[in-house]
This record gives sequence, structure tokens and C-alpha cells, in this order.
Amino acid sequence: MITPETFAARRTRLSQKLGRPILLMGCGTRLRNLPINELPFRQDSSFLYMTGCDLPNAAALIEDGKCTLFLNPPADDDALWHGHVETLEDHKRRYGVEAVLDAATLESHCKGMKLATLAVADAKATRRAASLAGIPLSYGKANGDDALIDAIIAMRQIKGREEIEELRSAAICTAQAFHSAMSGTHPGGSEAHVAALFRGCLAARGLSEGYNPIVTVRGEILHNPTYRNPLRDGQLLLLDGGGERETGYTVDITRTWPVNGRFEGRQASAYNAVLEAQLQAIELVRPGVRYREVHDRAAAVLTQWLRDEGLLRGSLEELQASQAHAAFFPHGVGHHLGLDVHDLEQFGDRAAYPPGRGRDENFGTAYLRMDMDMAPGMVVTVEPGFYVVPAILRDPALREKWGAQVDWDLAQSWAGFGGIRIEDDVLCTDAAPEVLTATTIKGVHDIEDLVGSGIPAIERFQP
Ligand SMILES: [Mn+2]
Repeated sequence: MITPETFAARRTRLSQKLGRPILLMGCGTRLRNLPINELPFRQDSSFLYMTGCDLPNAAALIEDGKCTLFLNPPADDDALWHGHVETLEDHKRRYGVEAVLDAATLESHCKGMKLATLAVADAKATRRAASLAGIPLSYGKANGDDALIDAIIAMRQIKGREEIEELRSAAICTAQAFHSAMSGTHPGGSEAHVAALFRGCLAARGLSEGYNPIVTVRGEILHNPTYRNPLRDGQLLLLDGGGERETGYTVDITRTWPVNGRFEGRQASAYNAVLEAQLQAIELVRPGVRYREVHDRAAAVLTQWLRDEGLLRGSLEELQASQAHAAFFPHGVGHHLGLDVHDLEQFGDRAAYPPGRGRDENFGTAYLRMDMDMAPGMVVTVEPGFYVVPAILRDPALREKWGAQVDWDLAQSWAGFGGIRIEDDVLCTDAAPEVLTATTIKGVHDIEDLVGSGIPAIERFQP
């Protein structure tokens, strides 16, 4: 839970940083074809961060730390269709703001103000903010006032005590959902069934999903969006999912397990390598360490293993220079996490790369989503992986780039392996890194014990 006092303190801090009035627009609902049928609503994360208000079509005007919320008043027949309806006065108490006014009066209140504002993922709300502030805005491109964006990034990327508690709580429920999914996995089952176990477990605990979970035996398809495959003996199943609390905080966890409950030959070898890469990388989540070093450590451990397997050839120095690990680990090791699964990513690399530091041009490392110097209070994911991706193995440019450094024929013999990713959410502290998602099992023996056991997670893992 985040208290109204915390939201008020954030607004005071933001006002002090900006020194001028701030208009924050919330998003509105979107329709699922029919006017009566709305998609599930999720408020803009910066709006949530500053107000805690998750009502659609809200706006907040912040002047000297004082906040006026602009909300749509209830319609006359709302009580008939939606039950109890809160008044604007109820909302004023609930959110601890100085005033709540009818949203229709926003224009008249903002008249003549030199506003700092932001674009949001709602074109209509963004147009309204642009018109009120008299500046061009476009979500994901012209995101708004630079000073406001920088202030919000600086605040949101360092998590406070209550935010950490939210993430811990989301992590415990998500662990139960993972354990439920593992215990219900067996040959002859289906991705759809495992996805239902995972999502049902989150829903039963009052959580939504921070993003659409990935549940697939084709783990090499990094963001596989469907759940259509049957589960077969000998396959690996990859699940990347996270529960989101009512406050908006989400975790982001990936586990990979064998459908039949036994890591066999190559699976065991690869799994242990990815796990070792992840454990070593997590150890580096410490103040002052550049995030790129976390990525490089994971890549180095995997490179060593790929050489041992014969998939890569050459000296470690040469392989590091050519980043040949990306033939099998083609993405970055992680990203910021918090109110969004890729936290602050709507501001592009501004929140992820400091001035003077940019994206690597090499295939693979170019997908590294951040490269900040880490600081206490930052929460990042650490998620190395190993994948056998047909599109990479037959890519003429990549085959030429790495040449004899990759044993392409041997790699071909791994076709159909799928992919392994192990992902946890890690809090940078003054001391050792804290794995917020440590309750979700990842040890080989723990996984082998649980997969296919049919033991309801709620009995076995109730905290
Ligand atoms: Mn992630």
C-alpha cells in the first residue's frame, strides 16, 4: 500500500524540482468494438505515481505541491448500473488532495498558466495536454517538458520502502502462480492449460498481469504471443510472467522447466550454464556498477560454456570482441522494473542510458535496454538466456560476421531445443543485492520435484 502522505510528498518534491505548475493527464478507457464494452483499464504510470488515482479520464494540476484532481462526476444512472458511486468529495478524502473538481472545468483553470506537461498513451488526453500547455506532444516521441521528464525519471527509478513492499508482495503471489503452473505441467498437456493455471492463480489473489505472459515450448521465439502448442515429452516449457498489484507495481519473472519433469542431457547442461550466468550477474547489482557489466558477466559465463560445448570456437578475448555469444543469447540482460514491466521505457533511452553513453552497435548487445550506473533503490531484472533460433543460424550476415567462431553444423544439431531464460527482479542496496523474486524456485532439484506433481501450489507454498 502507498499512503496518501507518500503521494503528497512526491508532489511536493516534484514541484520543488520544477518551480512551475504541472499538468499531469491520465489516460481514458479504450473500447473493445462496442461503446458499452471497454478494454481493461490501466492508468498512466507517472500519473499513478504522483496521485494514486486509477480513475479513467482524470487530470491533476500541481502547483507548489498542492494538487487539484479533475474527475468526471458520476452520471445520474451510475448507481443503477455500477452500484455505489463515490462523489468528488469522497475522492478528495481518498486521494488526500487539496481539491477535486469536475473535469469539464480543466480548461478554465489552466488558462494563462505556463504548464509543464507530459504525453500519455492516450491520443485524446495527449492532444488536450498539448493544447493546454501550448506545446507539441506525441507519446513515445515528443514526450513533453524535458525538466519534468527528468524529474519523474529521477524519482521513479529509485524505489522507496513502500514500493519495495509492493514488489515483494507481487513476487510472493507470482511465485505461487509459477508453482501452480509447474505442478500442472505434464506431457499431453498444453500451453493453454499451463497459461490458465498461471493466470487463474494470479486472478484468485486479486492481481492482474503486468504484461501478457509468455507460455511456450518455443522459448526461442522471444516474445511468442500464442498458447497453441501441445506439451510433449522431452520439451522445455518457458514461462515469462508477472502479477501486478492494484497499486500498479508489477514483477517480471521467467522460469524454464522440462515438460516431463527431468532435465535431460543438453537441457541440464544448458540450464546450469544459464543459472550460473544469472547468479554471477546478480552479484554485480551493486551501487556504482555499470549495468553493462552485469550484461557482460552473464555473456562471459555463457561464452565459456558455449566453448565447452563446442558451439563457439576461439579465445575468450576474440569471442568477447566479436560478441559471438549473441548467436545464442541475442538480447540484453534486463531493464528497469517498477510501475511498468520495462519501467520508464516510454521515455526511450533517456531513462536507461546516461548522457554520453549510447547503445552498442553489435547484434545482441544493441538490445541492451539500459546501461545506468546502479544506485541503491534501483530495481532491475537479470535475465540471461540460451536459445537455438533458426532465424539466427541461417542468417547470411551473421554467419559471415562470426564465421568459424560459431560451429554452425553443431548448432544445427541443437535445432528444436527451444530456449531457456531465467529472470529475477533485483533490488540494488547499500549492501548485497536483494533478489525480490527469490521465492520462485529455480534450482534443478526443486523444479524436478514439483513439475507434474499435481500438488496444488496453494497448499504447498502458502507463505
Ligand atoms: Mn524482463
